[in-house]
Amino acid sequence: MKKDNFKNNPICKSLGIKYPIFQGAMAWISDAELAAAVSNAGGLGIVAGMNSSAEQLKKEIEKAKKLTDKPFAVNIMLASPHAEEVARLVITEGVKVITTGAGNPLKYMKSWIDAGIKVIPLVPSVSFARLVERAGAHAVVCEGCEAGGHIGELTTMVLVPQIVDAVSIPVIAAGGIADGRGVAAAFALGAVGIQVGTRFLVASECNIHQNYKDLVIKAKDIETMVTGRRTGHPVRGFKTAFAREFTKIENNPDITDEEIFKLGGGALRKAAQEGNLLEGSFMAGQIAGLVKYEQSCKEIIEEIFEEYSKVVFPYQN
Ligand code: TUI
Repeated sequence: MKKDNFKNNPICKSLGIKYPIFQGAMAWISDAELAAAVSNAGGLGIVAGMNSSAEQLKKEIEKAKKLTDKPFAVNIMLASPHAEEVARLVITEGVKVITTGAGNPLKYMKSWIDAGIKVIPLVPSVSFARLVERAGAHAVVCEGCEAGGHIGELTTMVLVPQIVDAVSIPVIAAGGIADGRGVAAAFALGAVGIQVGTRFLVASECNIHQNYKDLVIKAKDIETMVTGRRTGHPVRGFKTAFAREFTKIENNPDITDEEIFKLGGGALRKAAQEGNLLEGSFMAGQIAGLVKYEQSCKEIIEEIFEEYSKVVFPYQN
């Protein structure tokens, strides 16, 4: 069968990876073990900085270095109270690639670039993509609101081609991609790579509670919803008891923003570690309905790119 070997793919070439796939940085989920498994399988594994302190993140980075000799990245969640200290840590730890999310990375970019780090911010709009390109970004991850977790306004379908036209750095598409058809669609829109979160939730190397994996495996097409619009941090996750309750509280004008934040606090950990279906926030993308079984990261990545080859070269034997 005819296959693309990605040897001339710009993001594979510049990062030294075999397949143009990033694993999404999911808080309480994307640990060293998951990131290393993705990197060992030829993708770009990403350790989630989430709300970790520099001390906690240092341990995770050191673990990832032990588990893989392939390139991996660290994601800096810019809304974290520890963003400043982890922004310094990635330099001293010699991290080679950084992705950012949930905010504006501009104030850190010069120090990262001066340290020789490749900086790949997540951008939810054209203007933001232009801004980070001017500041020296190596590439951008362009995430549509089909994605799980904290989302922007636009869908992947409309966001990717507009950003591709607006910048000259490589664009990685994210949001709503979990198989080879999604890769082909992303490439048709002008992206050179993809970022996948939801499908890696069910990877055998993903250390989340089995209840979380079961929600993904059993999900149908319309089982995610968006909460948190009122706080300015809309988040997509499964329609669980917690999500419905959150919506009720959000719609109540007598409840303050602080009380809403308190309710959200800790809910991600309760989902990922405890599988707590009543109090956990189980973030996932709309593509969950397509994810049907647990596989290793290697199987997931190889299956995605086998299928991609069949989609783009359909009449080969
Ligand atoms: O960041 C994510 N997904 C996340 S972060 C998260 S935990 C969290 N906790 C509290 C507040 C916010 C998040 C759960 N899921 N994805 C990447 C992403 N980045 N999505 C949207 C954005 C984004 C939004 C605004 C990136 C840049 C941006 O710029 C705003 C500005 O400063 O102009």
